[in-house]
Order: sequence, then C-alpha cells, then structure tokens
Amino acid sequence: MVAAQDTTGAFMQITSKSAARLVGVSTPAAGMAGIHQTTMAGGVMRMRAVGAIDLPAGRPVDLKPGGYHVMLMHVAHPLKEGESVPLTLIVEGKDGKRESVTVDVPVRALTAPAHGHMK
Ligand SMILES: [Cu+2]
Repeated sequence: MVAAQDTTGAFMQITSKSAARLVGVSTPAAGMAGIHQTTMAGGVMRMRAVGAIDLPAGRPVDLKPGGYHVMLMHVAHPLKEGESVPLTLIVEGKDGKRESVTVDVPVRALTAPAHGHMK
C-alpha cells in the first residue's frame, strides 16, 4: 500500500487454491475501494475499474504498480508508513459461492514512479 493523500493503491500477490475470481474489496480505511487495472495506451498510463480479476488455481496473481491494483478512494486519514490497513477481499468460486478473506496490508512510502493515479 502506498501512503498518499486521500487516494492510494494497494498491491499484493494473491494465490487461490481453486479457480476463483476476485470480485470486490472493502476496507474501513477508505470511503470507497475498487479493483483497477492500469494500462499503457500510446505512452500514456491510464487506469480503469474492472469488475473482477481471474484467479487461476494455484497460480499467483500479482497486483502491482502498472497492472491490477486495489484502489482506495476517500481515505479516512493520512496513512503512515508502519501502519497496516485491513483489507477484505471478496472471492467468488466457480460454484458462485462468495467468501471473504481479510488481510492486513502494510503501508509503504511510494518509492517507485507514480502509477498514474492523478485526479
Ligand atoms: Cu487505480
């Protein structure tokens, strides 16, 4: 997770035991959370909301700068390095059953180049 003003991105690696899809995210730390994808088009970085991310069985999926990420908007208070933020991931299995998994995401200062989240 990147410390920022009131919009930030959360990055992680997700491995699902069985084929599933990440269909939603929520966190008490932000007013709004969503799944986004960053794409490059003609040398310009853009991001868009995506409905879901496919999680193939046993294969790690990276949420990282420049790709998929969890977007946090309207962050309640400035996030400090060293803090961690609980993030609930909603995962839907092949049978349509939804399961939520809560993970703690540590806050880190942004060291890599910004990934196109300017307003
Ligand atoms: Cu985003």
